[in-house]
Amino acid sequence: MIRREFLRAAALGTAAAAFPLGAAARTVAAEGFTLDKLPYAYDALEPVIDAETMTIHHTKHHQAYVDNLNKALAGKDDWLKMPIEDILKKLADVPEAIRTAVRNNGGGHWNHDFFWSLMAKPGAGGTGPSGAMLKDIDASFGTLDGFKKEFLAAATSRFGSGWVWLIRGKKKPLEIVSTPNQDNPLMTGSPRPILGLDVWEHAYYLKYRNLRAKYVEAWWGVVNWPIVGENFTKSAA
Ligand code: MN3
Repeated sequence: MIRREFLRAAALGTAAAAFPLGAAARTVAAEGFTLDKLPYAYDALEPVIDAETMTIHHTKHHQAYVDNLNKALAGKDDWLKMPIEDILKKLADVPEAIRTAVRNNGGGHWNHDFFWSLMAKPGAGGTGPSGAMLKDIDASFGTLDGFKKEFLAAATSRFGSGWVWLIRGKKKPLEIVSTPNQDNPLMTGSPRPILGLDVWEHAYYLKYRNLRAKYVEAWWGVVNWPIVGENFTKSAA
């Protein structure tokens, strides 16, 4: 995510440098948002998440969020040049006529980038949280199992489509929240999530059918804990 936004900013910077006259650079239309490649092959998460689900999820669903976000923001270069995370933090400033489209599709874009980054080939992402994060999990949920149980309950009780998140808490060091549709904690001023799970049916239905709980339980097998640990550290700032 961060790296991608940096590259995007760098690309814009390069474009500006190609036009030494500042005014000329400012007339270059914003390129808009793009769909990045996954950090692994479509079949890398087998058998936990099957290749067909990953392919459709990335090339159809995520691509559609990117396309529709660009469509909604067409001609609004100031917004198109902004990192998606910043847009989601100031949705109230987005023109009302396109606010819902930006919320749904911009949320979809950020959420999926974040989600892809959290996963790795089974066995490659370590066995669980460690250090300060594990300490905070214990302080917040009793044990790692207690955390997973609460996460599962939030995932299965989310009616319809949505996401489950682990974020820095107000009352406890960490808390689990869930959001509908493509909403996320950034939109309500909460800290940047540490972990997030897509519980839309499109994320699991081909393999798990209606058994969302089975998908959630299996998902722990592809979590990239070093990345989650980095998110934990970053969210403290
Ligand atoms: Mn999805």
